[in-house]
Parts: sequence; C-alpha cells; structure tokens
Amino acid sequence: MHLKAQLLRRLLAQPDILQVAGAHNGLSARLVEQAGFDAIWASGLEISAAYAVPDANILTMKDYLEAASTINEAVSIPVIADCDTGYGNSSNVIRLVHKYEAAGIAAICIEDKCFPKVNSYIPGRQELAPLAEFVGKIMAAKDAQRSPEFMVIARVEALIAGWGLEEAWRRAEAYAEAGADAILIHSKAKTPDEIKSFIQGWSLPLPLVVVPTSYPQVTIEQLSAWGVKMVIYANAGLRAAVKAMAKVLGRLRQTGTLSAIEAEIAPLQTIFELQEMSRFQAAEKKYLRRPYDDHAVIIPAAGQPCSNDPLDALLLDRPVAMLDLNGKPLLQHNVETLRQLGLNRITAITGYQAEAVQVEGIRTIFNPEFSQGHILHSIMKARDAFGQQTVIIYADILFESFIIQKLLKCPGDIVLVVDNSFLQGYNPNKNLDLVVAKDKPPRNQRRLLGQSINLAVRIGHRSIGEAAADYEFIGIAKFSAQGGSILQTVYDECRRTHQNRAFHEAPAIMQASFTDLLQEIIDRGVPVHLLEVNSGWMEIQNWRDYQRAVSLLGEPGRELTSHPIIDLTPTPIVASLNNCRGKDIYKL
Ligand code: SPV
Ligand code: MG
Repeated sequence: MHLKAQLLRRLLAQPDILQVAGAHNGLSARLVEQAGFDAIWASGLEISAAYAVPDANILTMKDYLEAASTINEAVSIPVIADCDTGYGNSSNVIRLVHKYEAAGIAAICIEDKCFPKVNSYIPGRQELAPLAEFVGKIMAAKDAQRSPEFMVIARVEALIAGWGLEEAWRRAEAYAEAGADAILIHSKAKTPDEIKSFIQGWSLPLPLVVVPTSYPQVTIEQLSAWGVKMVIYANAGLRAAVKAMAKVLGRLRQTGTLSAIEAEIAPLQTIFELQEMSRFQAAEKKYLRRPYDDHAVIIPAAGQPCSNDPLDALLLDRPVAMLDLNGKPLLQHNVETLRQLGLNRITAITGYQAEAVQVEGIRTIFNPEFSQGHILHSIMKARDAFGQQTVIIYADILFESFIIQKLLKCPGDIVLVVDNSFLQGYNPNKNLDLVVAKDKPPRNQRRLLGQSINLAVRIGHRSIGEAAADYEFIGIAKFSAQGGSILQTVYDECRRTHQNRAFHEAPAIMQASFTDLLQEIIDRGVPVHLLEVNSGWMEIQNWRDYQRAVSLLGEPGRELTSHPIIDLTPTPIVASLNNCRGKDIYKL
C-alpha cells in the first residue's frame, strides 16, 4: 500500500483543481506544505539551482532522488518528482521507478525530450524524442511500479520544441494509450492561449497538468474553468528566496550591521520550528540516556557571609558561591568539574544576593528564609531536586573530580567524604565539622585509601573537640534514593518535635546544621558511611583560603591585584544566624 500515492489519487478524484508548488530540499518543502499546497513538485530546475548547476542533467539520478527523498521525508503531503527524460532509456526508467517508488514518492513525471535535456525555457536545443521511444518509456514505467497507486505523469514538450498543437495532441493521446496516469502539457508562450487551445482539442478523460511559469497572469479560476486538474508553480519559492537573500546580503555587506536587516529576516525561532526542534527535544527527553542522568547535585548557596573576615568585602554583592576565582565564580569552577564527570542535574539553593547566582544550565531554587534558617533548611528546599543518587556539596569548597568519582562508586545509602589532614595542624583556627569514626584510622602512617569505608559514630562541632575527632567532614555527601528519603523523613519528624527545643548542637531545628541531622540519623541506627580522602579539596572561608585558592588555580598576580585592597585588620565578631555552614555558626 503506497499511502502518499493513494492520497494523491484521492485528491485528483475530487472536483477541485490541485495546487502544487516546487521545492528543492526539506526546508523549502516544509514551507510549501505550511502554505497549504496539495502536493510538492520536486523540481529539477530547483534542485539543480540549489547545486548552482544548470538544469541540463548535470546532476545524476542519485542527486535528484536524494533531494526528492529528503523532500518527501520532510512533509506529509504527496511528492511529484520531476524526473526529466528518465535519465536514459527505458531501462533507466525501470530502475528509476523502483527507486522513487521505494522512497515513498507518490508520482514521477517524465518528459519526451532527448537525454540529456535542457530546461524548457532555454532557447536552442529543445530536441524531442521519437514518439515510439517515449511510449516505450511510459510502458516500462507502468510495468515497473509495484503498487497500483503509484502514478506516472507523461510530459509533452511538443509546444516547447515548436512542433505545434497537432503533434502535442498526437503525443498526448499516444502516452495516454501507453498507460500514463496524467498528461503535463508544457508551454513557454507568454500567454495561456496555447494551453487553452490544447485543452479545447483534448477529449480524453486523463487529468491535465500545467506549469504556468511563462504565462503568470493566468488565474486558478481560469485554469479550473478550462478543465485543468493540477497547476504546478514550479519555482516560485526558489526565486523568492534568491531575491530576498540577495537583497538582504547586499544590504548587510553595505551597512555592516545585522540590525539593518533584522526586520527582513525570519526570527531564529521560525527556523527552529521549521526544523521541528520541539519534537527533537521531546524525543531527547524521553530516550536520551546518559550514565548519570538520574544523579542529582545539590549545592546550598543561600548563606550570607558570617565569618567576619576581610573576605566579606568581596561578598557584599554576591554569595560565596559567586566569589571570583581567577575570572570565574567558584560555583562555575565546580559546575565545570561536575559536568566533566557527566553530572548535569545541578541545583543551587540561593538566598543571599540570589540574583548574582548566574551559571548557565543549572537550576536555582530560592530560599526566602535564608536569613533565619541554616544550611539544612536550605537543603530541604530542594526536595524535588533529589535523584536516584544525590550529591550534596557545600558552596564554599573547591574540589577535584576524583573525590566525586570515588564517592559515586561508594556503596551505602549515606556516605560522607571525610579527611584527617586537620590532624597535621592545618588551619588550627578553623571550626571544623568533626567526625568520630567507628574504626580508628591509624595515625602518622602511610596508607592506601582504596575504597575502604568506615562508619560515623558522632558528627558535630562543639560536642566533639579536635582531640577526640578522627576526621573532618569536608562538606560533600552522597545519598541514595533511600538515603535521601531517610534524610527528608527524619527532618520532617524533627521539625515537628524540635521546633522550639535544642536539636543536637543547635538551639532549635530551624537553626540546625546538616551535621545535626546527620547525628540524629546516626542515633537512630542508620549507617552513615565515611569515605576518606586526603586532600584534593579546599574550603574558602576567609581571606587566606581565598588567596591560596587563587594562587593554586594559577595566574595569582593578575587576579589578586584586580580585587579591591582589603583591610586585613580583623573585625569584631557579630552574632547572626544566617545560613552559614555548621562550623561557623557557633563562633558567636
Ligand atoms: C522544473 O521545475 O524543473 C520543470 C518545470 O521541469 S520547468 O522549469 O518549467 O520546465
Ligand atoms: Mg524540470
């Protein structure tokens, strides 16, 4: 069953005249369809012109077939392929019918000139093929078609070649007799009189097709009244495009600004619509699977500066996530590291100076309570952003990708990345998120870390103290779907029960840190795993950290001098609850 050929036959069976327009590629075909035409003429002239070669069989059948197939794939209306003389003799016609029919083309049109032909409007070499030879081609074509619906249109060039009406009628009748499904009677006269005369002397019931390029004054009503069944506007689209392109390009070259032509060109959106971009995107959403598509990253970046450090001067108009590190915000550095790992579902929770958080391709969720709540409260604003695996990363750290790689490989519903380098006296003034582990890691020994996993017994700050601590929680954690659901359920419960009373190290749940909830989870007997790393990350909480980060990332001179001069005198510590990470809040 040839559906498009069937459709063309159905259209021809209706009383109305069919209007068909030329195209040379998928895009021009879509425009023809959008304009409401009944079918498309895969024009030899247009296709040759699109290659910038003459319409004189310079291209091969393969070129024309490829163009016609592309056209056919782009539209749902039938395509009538202009096949010139059939690209050779009757044997070539047999192969062409097989190929065009298999490509879903509804009809082919072949003309009774000698191969290689030349466009009908080029004066000079308009050589007619012997009638018998062309009759043979029609018979070959009709015998070659596999579906009964496929159509063969015979094009009579007798008027083009100057042989007169008698010859045109004689040939048209012979082609009808040979089995043609329609007759295209072509004329290069400047008025439709010749065509009208031909029709008046035509008595067979075969549909008549005309191409009024040289007699453009004729109307559809006239043609219809004369009994024409199909009119082909063979090249209007191509000529419109050429004129518009030449005009716009000339003007652009002259003026040197796109604004001079903006009003005359189609908006990009129109092009995207013609390309059916939305269909492509829907398919991509449905079918495109990448390894970490179901993995989410959540970066709580709502907090306002609370370290009372000279660094705060760089954070007057932006949160720490947007702190400039060598020309790029900290968050951008981290997003790039994550993307390189294939982690693309990244959500940042914003609050303080939320408008400043501008990173391409990430989702942001605004936490309006950022100034009253703590980091835990922010994380819980992103409940719907959790995935099958969710990595939570504090906004003020810079990390190398291997940490995330190791973390993603770690089994366990809840895994915290921990480091014990603080034991070597690194930055002793900092308030760290400390962790007591179930298995004491050996100190002062070289070790291979591999994938060894420990368990947390205690986590927090005030209640542990550095002497008892085995590790520092670096601010990166991973939750499986189950782990994420435990996190959310325990939080919801504790919100009800600890609204106005101390929650681990916090005065109430609203001010709780992430570590307070983790301690609650540990206390409920849920395993909280520890993945040990030994550096490969750093936090940026004060001016010294910032300087180190800038110099570690390279180009220190340029970046440091491009920032305002900072007064390094420590400012007095002011009490505030402002969505900082846990280690800072109890500095008060
Ligand atoms: C074509 O469009 O290629 C045609 C019609 O064959 S015409 O150019 O009018 O001959
Ligand atoms: Mg042609």
